[in-house]
Amino acid sequence: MVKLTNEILNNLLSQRILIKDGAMGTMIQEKELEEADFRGKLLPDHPVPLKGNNDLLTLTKPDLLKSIHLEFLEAGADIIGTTTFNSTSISQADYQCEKYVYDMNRAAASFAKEAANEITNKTPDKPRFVAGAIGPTNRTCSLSPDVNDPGFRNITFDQLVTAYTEQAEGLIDGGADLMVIETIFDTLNGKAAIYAILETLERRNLEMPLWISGTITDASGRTLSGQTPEAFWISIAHADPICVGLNCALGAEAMRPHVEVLSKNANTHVSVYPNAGLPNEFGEYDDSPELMASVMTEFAQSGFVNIVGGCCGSRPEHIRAIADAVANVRPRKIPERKKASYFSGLEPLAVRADSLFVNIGERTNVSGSSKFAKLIRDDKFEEALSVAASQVRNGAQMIDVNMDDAMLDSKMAMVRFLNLIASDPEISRLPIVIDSSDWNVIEAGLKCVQGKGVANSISLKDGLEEFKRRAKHVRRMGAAAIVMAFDEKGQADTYERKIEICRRCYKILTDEIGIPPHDIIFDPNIFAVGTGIEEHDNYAVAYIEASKTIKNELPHVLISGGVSNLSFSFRGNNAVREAMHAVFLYHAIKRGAMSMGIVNAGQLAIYDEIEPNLREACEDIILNKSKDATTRLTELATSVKKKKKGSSEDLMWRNTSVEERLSHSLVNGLVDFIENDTEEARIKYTNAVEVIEGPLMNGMNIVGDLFGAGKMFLPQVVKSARVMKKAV
Ligand code: THG
Repeated sequence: MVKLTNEILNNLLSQRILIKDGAMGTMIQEKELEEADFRGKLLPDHPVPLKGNNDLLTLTKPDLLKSIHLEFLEAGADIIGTTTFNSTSISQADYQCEKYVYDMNRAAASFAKEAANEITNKTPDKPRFVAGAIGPTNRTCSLSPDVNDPGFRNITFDQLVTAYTEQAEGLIDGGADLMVIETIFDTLNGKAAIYAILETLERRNLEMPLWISGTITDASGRTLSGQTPEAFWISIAHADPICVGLNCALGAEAMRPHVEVLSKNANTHVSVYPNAGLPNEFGEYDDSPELMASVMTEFAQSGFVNIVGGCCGSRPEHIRAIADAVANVRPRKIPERKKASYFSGLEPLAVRADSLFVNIGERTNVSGSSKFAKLIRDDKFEEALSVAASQVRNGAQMIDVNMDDAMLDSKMAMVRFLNLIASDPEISRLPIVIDSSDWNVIEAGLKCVQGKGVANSISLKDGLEEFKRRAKHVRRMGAAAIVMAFDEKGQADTYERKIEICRRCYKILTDEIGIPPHDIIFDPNIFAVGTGIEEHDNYAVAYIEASKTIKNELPHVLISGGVSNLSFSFRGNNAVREAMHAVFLYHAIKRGAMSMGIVNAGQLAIYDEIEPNLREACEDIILNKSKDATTRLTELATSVKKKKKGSSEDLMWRNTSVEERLSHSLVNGLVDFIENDTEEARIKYTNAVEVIEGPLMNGMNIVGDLFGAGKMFLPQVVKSARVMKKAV
């Protein structure tokens, strides 16, 4: 039956623009109800005032609400929303009405359904639907209510899920046809609602269309919690909603650019139901039905929308005007979304088949950075944020966070750090990679990110059932997953084992769990080479070759790896380690194998700048080209130390021509001498434009060539750009 609703709705939506009803609140206000009306026979002795608790009228004045539903239906609404926007135990706590929540939702859906059926029966060719309305609650899961404590939250994901589950149960039992999660200003709240509904439907073996609508409340063009409309869509797309849209907010006209972005990016139906303008000084909404209808008509004619209606201040007159105006406009056609892996923080990140290598910052890892570990152990979480920020400034496009340390309460540390990241707009632009070998820590971390992040990692290590359970959970939480080549028998270290495990995982994840292949990131294990143990010599080759096969054979997946693992046996010698990483990445990427990697974004060498002897030794060891490669690199390692900054050796390049010096600074991202050298060039060239178009552009062209050849990476180019800017 409910499956049918999906089909009927999809069918209708392909034929015409559907109409949603207007606001219940404005209509109730006009009735000038008194305290006694709200209390009714049910709550005569309730200890606190109830006037204004509109949702309570579902129990105390159902006939009144039903008559308003009928007015909207008569005006042309195809879909009416239940009067349950605030019907969660969280919002009802304001009125001490938590215990009525289930009944409110059930009653609201039930008389709304009666109203819808009465009108459908009059015109059976035009079926009417009831959307169970689920509001954001009065708390935000990813924002702190306390300016002095940005990591603080007054609601958790789990508390929201509990409240939304109770609400969903009532709405389903009352007979709602679909659910609308609306006015989402914090996407994490929305993700909790999605989670609750999907769990409830699964438990009850039901299917029901989901409709998800966010709100953009100010001129920033972002949600209250800071996401762009596209990042918002990416964060909730896992719900596979029948429709996504925007409502409430600034009034119809101001929504246009945001609706346009959603309409271009969302590969599902799109809705808009704005307020009737901005509230005036009395809190009333002044946009006339004609004005609203004309704006909505323009949206419709621009091909932006599939469902339109009204929010605060919109009355049956508005709905009638809108319905009449769009009646003959063709509905928006759902666009094909460009094939890509989509991630988001506050902003979107799309990784396509032809995308450049994506850098995941590794430093926010207590077992990967002694500096970060010390800050966390000393409880200096806010200072530890600067480690993340510097990864971002160095060009990281995602941030890996790992709190695995026997001395720490890892789960608590993960939650606290992710909550702090959420309140830092520079860092939370990026998608978060939640890294732990403890599933409980990953699970807790997923509950703290509003964007679409990555669970790092899941595998068959703990058995098939556990793997499936975790994969399903990751999906329901709206994240992608790194899947390690690790099974019941152990971690894969040969080409054959890596392929075998990844093939098996792919089949399970795509066929049985329904995870889109774009959301699978395989990690075929980067292990240390040059350990002196012969069995390790082929590790890098096995990784690169396996990555290539996986990418060719298993469509749409991404490949990642922890790059710094490669050089563990040269710990303490950063010059050698950086050279090894640069050589490894050059070959792994050139082979078309690696899409992304966990790296130290601030510490990547440039392939062409590596001293030739060292580069050759690295190449030999990584590509396993000669038996004595390890011995040679070890010998070389004792002589190759990172040139001490400022030493005469480090400053050899200062003895070259001014053109060469400028180029050196640009390629190596050095700012120290750029002003003096640029000035010297300006005097030599007589005017500034010639310096820019001459030596500076030459330097940038070298950067461009190296980048194009996979010998330089985004973090380094970011530095070059900074140097160029300073020179100009
Ligand atoms: N695959 C996946 N996730 C991973 C890894 C992987 N997460 C963790 C790790 N491997 C990747 N991250 C790091 C981070 C740091 C280092 C190595 C891997 C590292 N750190 C220096 C060291 O230990 O010598 C510490 C230097 C310092 O203290 O500053 O090498 O493979 N999916």
